[in-house]
Amino acid sequence: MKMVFRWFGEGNDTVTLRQIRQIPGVEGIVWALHDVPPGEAWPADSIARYKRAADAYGFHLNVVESVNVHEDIKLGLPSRDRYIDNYIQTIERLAEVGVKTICYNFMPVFDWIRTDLARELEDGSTAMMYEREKIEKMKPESLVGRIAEGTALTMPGWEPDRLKRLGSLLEAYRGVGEEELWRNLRHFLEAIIPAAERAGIRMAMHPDDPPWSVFGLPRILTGAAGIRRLLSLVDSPANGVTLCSGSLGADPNNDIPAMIREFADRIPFAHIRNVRVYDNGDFIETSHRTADGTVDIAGIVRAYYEIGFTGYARPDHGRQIWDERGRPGYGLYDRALGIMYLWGLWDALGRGKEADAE
Ligand code: DNO
Ligand code: MN
Repeated sequence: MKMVFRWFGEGNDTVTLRQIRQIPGVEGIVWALHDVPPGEAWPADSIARYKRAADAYGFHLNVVESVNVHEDIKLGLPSRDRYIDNYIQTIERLAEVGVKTICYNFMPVFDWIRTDLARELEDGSTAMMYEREKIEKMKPESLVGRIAEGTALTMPGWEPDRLKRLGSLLEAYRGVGEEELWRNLRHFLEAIIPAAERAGIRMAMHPDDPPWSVFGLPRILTGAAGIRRLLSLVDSPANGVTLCSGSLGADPNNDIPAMIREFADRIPFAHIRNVRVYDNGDFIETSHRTADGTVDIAGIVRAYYEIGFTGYARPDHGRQIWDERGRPGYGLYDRALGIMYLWGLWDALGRGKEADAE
């Protein structure tokens, strides 16, 4: 298990590389060019700037999260081929600085969705929460007019750019169901996986978060069946999954240790985090500790250990603790605690093995 840490870049993150270097066992940065709009090729000079920043602290840049996929690709519009060409160009440029894995997702319109960025837990820390009923009652169409007027109450994580186009996007997806989305994913993968193979890069699709359909939009990577289908679309080691325990774990029917065993050699990248799922379908992100949430983090680390996992792993989100301010989910302290919990489990498993061998 190679431990990495997401960093949003100089001037775009309250956490510094100097601080990250002091977390035990972190060898690389998970990064992206956040100011390049989806669909455009990433400029080589901006990539090189990141490389210099990481080099100064001895970090590698092997994992990129995310190279976002343009909506026209997900919608299967004729314009997609231009965006796919740009995507391939980005893959090739990233290979030049040594990138090994690219995380991406195929969620229509919205990426991850939460209803509260700072819900207070019993201990006074805050975490991101999803309330099912709030989302179910919300009609995104009714938002369109109010967004134009500037009076809409929007949800965390909704980028202004996409919101401006929300009306036309929702309209465009009206005829696109799950099967159509799968077809468009296949077209995308058939085009990019050969390029990734040539570049020595493994693509790793992130599951849908939450793992069910929201606002009537299709969502396809929600559990084992979807992952199985994704991997069979193009049967190549370069076509893999980012196994995110928090996203998949919001649905208690998902047996994540079983997925790790089944998809073992097709998981270049692991996101490890816990969520507490309530009976009404709400969930809140908790500490990594198994006892604090619904997801069996200890069982997950054991499964990775047992398959001899050599891929990249990161603590995904953390709570805001110890009065830290900054980007919700991406503070320093709780993610660092998460890493130490993961290393504790991992190292304890190793000790057991050594004792067995003696
Ligand atoms: C949620 C997070 C996401 C993820 C992107 C990947 O679990 O990991 O923000 O980074 O959806 O494209
Ligand atoms: Mn994740």
